[in-house]
Amino acid sequence: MSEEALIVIDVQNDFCPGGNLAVAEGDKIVPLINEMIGRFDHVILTQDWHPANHSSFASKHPGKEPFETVEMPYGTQTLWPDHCIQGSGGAAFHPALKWTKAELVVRKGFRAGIDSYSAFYENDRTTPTGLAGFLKERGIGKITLVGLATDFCVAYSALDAVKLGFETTVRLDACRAIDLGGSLEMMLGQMREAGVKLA
Ligand code: VGL
Ligand code: ZN
Repeated sequence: MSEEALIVIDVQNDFCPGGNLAVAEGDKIVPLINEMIGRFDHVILTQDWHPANHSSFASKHPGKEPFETVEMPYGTQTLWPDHCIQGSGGAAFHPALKWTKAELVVRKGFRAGIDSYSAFYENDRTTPTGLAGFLKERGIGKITLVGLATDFCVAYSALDAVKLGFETTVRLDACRAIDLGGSLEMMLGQMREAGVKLA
């Protein structure tokens, strides 16, 4: 029998109201996530963790504004306000998040030249974070994803997870979206089609 884990994606101050890349109601999901953390045998967290000169920051691209795009060697990249800088208060977990039970914290986006939405692969789609190996070695075959943001880091993680063979559920009531130019509808459709259970 395979084990089951809860994966809490990027519940960090910068993605909550008042943060640099605030997701509407990003803080509202914390009580529900805390309750779920209590019920799961295994809990893993991810933490967006960028160096100050990260190439996904619009501030590093003269003439570009946040939410515009640039072409990177690995494809089109959306530009963001500076956020989740390593060691900053914005990169810290929301103060009410009950994170102490977590068995692993996966940091991602720490390579200046590559962004990383997914908890499994960076945006070049080939550089692994190591999470798949961890889950497989630990006998975890079933995962539930919650957190921020539904249409970016949660969706990319879920799509990779099903591709890697994990039985994958996204609890939408414990997620909130950025919803940039229809991204939420698009990513919900992609998840459904790929066999992610949306609950
Ligand atoms: C995220 C944009 C940039 C996310 C992270 O957690 O969804 N989105 N960095
Ligand atoms: Zn980021």
